[in-house]
Amino acid sequence: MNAGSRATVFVNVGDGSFPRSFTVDAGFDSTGVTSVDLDADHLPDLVVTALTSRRFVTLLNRSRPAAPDENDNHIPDRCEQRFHRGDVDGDGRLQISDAQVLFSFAFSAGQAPSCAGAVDSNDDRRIDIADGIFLLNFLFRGGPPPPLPGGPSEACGVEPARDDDRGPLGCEDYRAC
Ligand SMILES: [Ca+2]
Ligand SMILES: [Ca+2]
Ligand SMILES: [Ca+2]
Ligand SMILES: [Ca+2]
Repeated sequence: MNAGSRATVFVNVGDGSFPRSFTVDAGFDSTGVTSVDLDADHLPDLVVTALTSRRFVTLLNRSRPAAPDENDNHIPDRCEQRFHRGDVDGDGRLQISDAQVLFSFAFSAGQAPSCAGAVDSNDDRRIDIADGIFLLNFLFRGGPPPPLPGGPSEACGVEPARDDDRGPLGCEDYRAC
């Protein structure tokens, strides 16, 4: 809300109520307030504008998000199903049976896995035979372990953020976490 040179911001605390507010003096007669994420941190920022004098003031939001989204997929991490990567059959262990199930899925195009993130053993955001080869390499040839959140010997977790534009595969259902 703006009045004269001042803009009053009412703070939504996440339950539909606005119990707090603060006022910012733009230093000029403002004609509008726009909410936009200026610095791409997923927190809305404010721009106070004065169309008549072509002036504006930006207010960057430095509050902490109520629900952290460390993997940057726009879903609060606490709402995501955690899993162990590589545990294709979801029994909480990483064994040759996981590779066998993966190969049967990849070659027969069977039922979609309930936890795609766990099946994507090499974390390239694709499910194919390379994941089975990755598992066999780890189990029998000393290859690298499943990437974060790691296999069953590691803590349960969600898919981490990536630098490229391949989004997370997600995990609908995983009972071993
Ligand atoms: Ca922002
Ligand atoms: Ca998230
Ligand atoms: Ca398993
Ligand atoms: Ca993969």
